[in-house]
Amino acid sequence: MDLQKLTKNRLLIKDIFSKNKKNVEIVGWVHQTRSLGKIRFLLLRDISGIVQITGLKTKVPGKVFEIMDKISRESVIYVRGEVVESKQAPGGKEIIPNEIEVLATADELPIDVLDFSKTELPKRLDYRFLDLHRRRIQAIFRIQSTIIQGFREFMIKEGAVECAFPSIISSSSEGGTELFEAKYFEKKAYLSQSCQLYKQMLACSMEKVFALFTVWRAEKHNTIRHLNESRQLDYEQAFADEFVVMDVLARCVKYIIKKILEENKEDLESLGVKLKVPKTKYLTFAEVSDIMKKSKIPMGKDDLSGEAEKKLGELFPDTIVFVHDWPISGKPFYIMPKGEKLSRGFDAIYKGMEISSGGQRIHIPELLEKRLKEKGLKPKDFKSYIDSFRYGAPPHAGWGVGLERLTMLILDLPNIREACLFPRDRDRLVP
Ligand code: AMO
Repeated sequence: MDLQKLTKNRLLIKDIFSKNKKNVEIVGWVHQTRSLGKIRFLLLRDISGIVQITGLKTKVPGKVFEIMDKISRESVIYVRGEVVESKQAPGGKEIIPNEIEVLATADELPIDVLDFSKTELPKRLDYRFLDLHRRRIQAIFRIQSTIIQGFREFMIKEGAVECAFPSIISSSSEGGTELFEAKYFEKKAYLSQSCQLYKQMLACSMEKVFALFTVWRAEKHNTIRHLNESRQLDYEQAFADEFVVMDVLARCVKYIIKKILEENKEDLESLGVKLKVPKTKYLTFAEVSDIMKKSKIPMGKDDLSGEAEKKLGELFPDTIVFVHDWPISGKPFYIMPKGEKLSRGFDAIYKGMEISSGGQRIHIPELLEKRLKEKGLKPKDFKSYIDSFRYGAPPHAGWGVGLERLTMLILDLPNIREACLFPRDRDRLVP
């Protein structure tokens, strides 16, 4: 197959229906096959759509008929043929093939790619490369791509600079636990839990920075909302407190969702998702505590429970709920205290689950050393980070949104693994 010639001549399947082209060359995957005596039907699928190829024994070349008879599902073929109107064919048009070339023959399929309900998620993930043949699954990741592009577009419009941070770190950035150890020559190192310390150091010179950053958390338990490797949409801004960046986050999520509504209409339809641009609500931690007390929903003194997050989702549907004035004991060492007991940290809850946490940071070295000690961490392990605030560090704030978490919630997916191409969890390291 001359792939350069094919690239020039190929028509996408969706264009068969929208354009009036008679002789076409298409490629794709064999979606379904059917034989009725002297007639063979084959549904061919590419990235854009599905079309029926119809072969009458008396009308098509013998070799073409033979391939149509034998070809296995999900095999990859090239078809040159004629487009004809057909009332029975899906979309009102079908292709009468003059030539078919098999580019790759598929083995017997280990999972059913036509009927999603027949295979449990773990098995689908074992064969994720094949699971991704399904248009419904492709829709999830096309929308995830829009989320990433939307984040980028929004941030660039805000005047932020995209940055790349190290993924091997020497000490914890989110607290002592949940670290994956790595060997770094003679030293002990860790896989990054977040780009927290680096984005802060950078905001102190570049003012507004953002990143799409992979993080690793060695959480031992399998849940429907946690991964051991996930990606974060990170933001950090100088001369800002938590309210400044909560507003940035609200506008950013709204921008992303508007973009999905504009650009992924078909994908949303194929997933059956009715998406709305969210509203915004601000509540203090104490107010949330009161609401939960009245509803008899348990929650911690310095953390929300899963049930409390769910309740917020029910009380405020299609709303980003910012919970601020968070007790300092429930926030990481880098969050700025507010008075004795509270902090300038917040969580953002959307559709009953946390999508982001953030806040104003400590930019005062002495206070940072005090907070590290209070959290049982050693200031000497954070020397270069603390030192970075000794030479003119402005007050600053920021947040991180979980990419897979946000995708899961936007699309009402039942498990975060559905929103991750190749999930890493307690039991899964391949594919
Ligand atoms: P945090 O640890 O709350 O904050 O993470 C921010 C967001 O990332 C997502 N997330 C996860 N998603 C899937 N699996 C996980 N194990 C996981 N852990 C976190 C969530 C969460 O809200 N540096 C701070 C952010 C900041 O203050 O800027 C941080 O990492 O959606």
